[in-house]
Amino acid sequence: MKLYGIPPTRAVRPLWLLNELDLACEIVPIDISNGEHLAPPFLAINPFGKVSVLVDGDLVVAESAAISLYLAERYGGGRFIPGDVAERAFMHQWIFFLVTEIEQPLWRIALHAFIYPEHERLADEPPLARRDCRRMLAPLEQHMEGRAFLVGASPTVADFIAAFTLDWASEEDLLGDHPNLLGFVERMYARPAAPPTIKEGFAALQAGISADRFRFGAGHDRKAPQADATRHGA
Ligand SMILES: N[C@@H](CCC(=O)N[C@@H](CS)C(=O)NCC(=O)O)C(=O)O
Repeated sequence: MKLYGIPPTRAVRPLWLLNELDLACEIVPIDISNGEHLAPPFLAINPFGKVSVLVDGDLVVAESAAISLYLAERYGGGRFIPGDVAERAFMHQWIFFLVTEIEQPLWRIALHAFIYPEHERLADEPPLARRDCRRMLAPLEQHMEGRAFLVGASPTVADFIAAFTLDWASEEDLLGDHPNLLGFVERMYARPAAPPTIKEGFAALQAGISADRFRFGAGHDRKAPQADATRHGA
């Protein structure tokens, strides 16, 4: 298997599943800053021109949430996907909620704060997006009162997607008044197989840390990445 994309991109989501399930997979860096995602060799794999994308034999799956679900369904042996149909519906509810209602405003902030060329950025967009994101964080904060996981008593794919997405919200200083969500993110990233946080991913990128160092969990040496300063975002 090959996963194209590395932290701190949305590739963190499928990477988290690869680590939790201890799956063998080559992690292939794609240099977005140099437009590698829009060059013909990558477009031949993922015509969306986005990371991440997974190649598993003849199967090519894009979209980080879809890849995460695929990995759990194909290789999880019942882990991270509820057996009960109602619980599975709630898992999907939260995944769609996270990528459409929480991530989209975060993406709007990024686009209008630093991704679009300066002349295309709209000054009104980041404050509006922050407002929209806050509005959707409120019910999630309420939902997490007294809960360890989004659905049921053990983690599902929704929790890994939530942890990355909320870490992103935290990077935008949107979680300060959301103790349940902050606690959830902290607990999720304390898992032995947790991938780097966004801050750690940026630091690793700058330090030129190779992609295979992002593999934690059973069979992978978590101590190595921790031993260098990047584990704590220095
Ligand atoms: N909905 C997609 C979004 C993927 C996405 O936008 N990835 C970013 C990196 S985090 C990217 O490829 N950016 C390049 C671009 O938008 O041109 C997913 O979750 O996989």
